[in-house]
Amino acid sequence: MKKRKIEVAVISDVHLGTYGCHADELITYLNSIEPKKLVLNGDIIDIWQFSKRYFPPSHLKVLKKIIGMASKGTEVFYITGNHDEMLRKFAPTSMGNIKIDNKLVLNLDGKKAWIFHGDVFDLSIQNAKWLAKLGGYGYDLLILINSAVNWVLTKLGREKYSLSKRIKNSVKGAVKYVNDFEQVAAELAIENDYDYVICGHIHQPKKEIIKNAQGVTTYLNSGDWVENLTALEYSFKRWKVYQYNHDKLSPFFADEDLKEMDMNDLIASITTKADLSEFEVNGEQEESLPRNEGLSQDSSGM
Ligand SMILES: [Mn+2]
Repeated sequence: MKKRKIEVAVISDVHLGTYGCHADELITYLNSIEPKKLVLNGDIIDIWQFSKRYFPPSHLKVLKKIIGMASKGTEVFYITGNHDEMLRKFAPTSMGNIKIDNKLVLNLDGKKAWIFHGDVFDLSIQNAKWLAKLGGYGYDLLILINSAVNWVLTKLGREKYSLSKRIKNSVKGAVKYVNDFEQVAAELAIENDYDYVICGHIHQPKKEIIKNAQGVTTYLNSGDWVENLTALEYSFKRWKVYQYNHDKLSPFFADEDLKEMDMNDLIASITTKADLSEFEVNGEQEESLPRNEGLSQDSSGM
């Protein structure tokens, strides 16, 4: 099966661990590509929702697939989002080919791409604007402010600040928010001389050239794997928005063992001392991995 070779693939807002996540479709997509770099731009694992104890085999398989890609040479960047902000404690961290950080700058054919999830704009777009002007320091400060507000809300027994809730509450407000979000991201990118600014968070896939008096940038959003099923792909010096429901996949059919994989397979795949590079996600080796029948999915703590 021929996989599409691409320079960089960006996905975000997968929300593993929630009912809305289209994990099967995402695995099919990931199986169809061979990126040099894979950027996971936030909200990949929905840690907020873990209390619901919903984490089906196909969701584990996504993680396993990503680990498999890393072991075969793909450079994986896990950028933290608000639903996986627990990982911000560890940023920056790197484990082999997997790096965790709050933001990322890539040099692509002489152009600079600025990549971050985008939840820093949640509390106040205007405040975000002047804080983010402080550069990296302002960005980190915004993350701290957002975390502090959510910490207080949780202590008060209230729900965390949620953008999706805000969108449900007010369609008109949401449209304005999305526009402001895109505009502020682009303005900051122009101010800091980034040729591309790449976000997630608002679940609105997009590629748009945005200009102002100071200059020009390309705003990109990778969308989500809840409703839009989209990714960003960089190849041959250009970006495109990949749409699972419209674009052709490389010939590939989702494998049947997808539904049968469980937590034990995933744990085995991470903890086994075997050379990970030999481990094929669709191959026969998978069946020979040790299984611990005594460990059920519920008792594993995920
Ligand atoms: Mn988000």
